[in-house]
Amino acid sequence: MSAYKPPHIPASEITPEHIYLNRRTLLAAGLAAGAAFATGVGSDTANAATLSQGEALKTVPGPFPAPKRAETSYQDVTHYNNFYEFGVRKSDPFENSGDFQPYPWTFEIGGMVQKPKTVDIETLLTQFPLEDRIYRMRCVEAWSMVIPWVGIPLKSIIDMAEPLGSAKYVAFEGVVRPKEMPGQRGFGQPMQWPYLEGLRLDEANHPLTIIAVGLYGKTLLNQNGAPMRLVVPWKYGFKGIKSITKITLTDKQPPNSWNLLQPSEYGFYANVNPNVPHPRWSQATERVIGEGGGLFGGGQRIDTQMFNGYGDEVASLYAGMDLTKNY
Ligand SMILES: Nc1nc2c(c(=O)[nH]1)N[C@H]1C(S)=C(S)[C@@H](COP(=O)(O)O)O[C@H]1N2
Ligand SMILES: [Mo]
Repeated sequence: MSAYKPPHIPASEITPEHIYLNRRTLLAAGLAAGAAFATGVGSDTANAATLSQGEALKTVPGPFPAPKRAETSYQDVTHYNNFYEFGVRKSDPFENSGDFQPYPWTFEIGGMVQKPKTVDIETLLTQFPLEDRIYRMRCVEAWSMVIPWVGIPLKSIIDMAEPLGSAKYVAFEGVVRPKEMPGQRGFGQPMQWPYLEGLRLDEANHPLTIIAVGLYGKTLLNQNGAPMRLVVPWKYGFKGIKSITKITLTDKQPPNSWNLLQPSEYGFYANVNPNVPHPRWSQATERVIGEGGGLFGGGQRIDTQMFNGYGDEVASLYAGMDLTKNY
């Protein structure tokens, strides 16, 4: 018999309300270091004062209107995921991510920059407004969701390190923690770790591109890429690398995990394009998760839009490029 495992309870639900608010107020004021004191535990247990999964965040309205389609339910957004570090099935990230510890967290920004930095996630959250970014998301597997992200423009984060004029691309690395990530240990691992992604610098600096730190007004759950992941809404979902540890400015096109695995099926650009079929299936339509049918089948199909509906904003980035070759 296996031992009973209690469900994860976010700290926001087990901390007395007045202390919780006090802690958030401190964090909002950029006094995260004082937060341990506010909880009444010693600073030697600073861990107790860090953020936790599913904790409420103070957000501000973002600059883009919400898509016309309804938001996908919180239940579906958190129970139908791709995150191969926890296994290859859609239910694996939810079921197998309980050991992953996203806080405390630091990430590096380096490469072709004036000021390489190691940034603490809690500091990051006090440094920038946390914007509501309700985006259509389209997976290469031809399903889609509408997700109310909470994010920070990637450009704001990149600019902290002052990129050199010679930088042309941005490379991203995910986390390697086989002890906490069952998909990274044992036989039959689906890919090489860390998970890798890349963008052109102008794509990375585009105002639609964000680092998401939450969704539905709360910090990310592990299965969605806690504590920080990339969101590029005009590209297929696989560009949205989760649990980022490293951001590197470079002058060479960076490798990306899906392209390394299967270059004939997954390119560098991965712009949503209904006119360029995946070699094994059409990209002309998509199954809307949560609208009719079950999570894992059936459901309403709608036509997929060029650049996932964000063409007015991003088409100019690709002027003159053959998008059937640069897929
Ligand atoms: N580190 C990492 N990031 C990843 C993946 C992954 O396996 N590992 N899968 C990608 C794919 S294929 C998709 S569709 C999206 C899914 O994000 P969601 O589960 O939050 O909807 O995450 C992307 N980011
Ligand atoms: Mo995907």
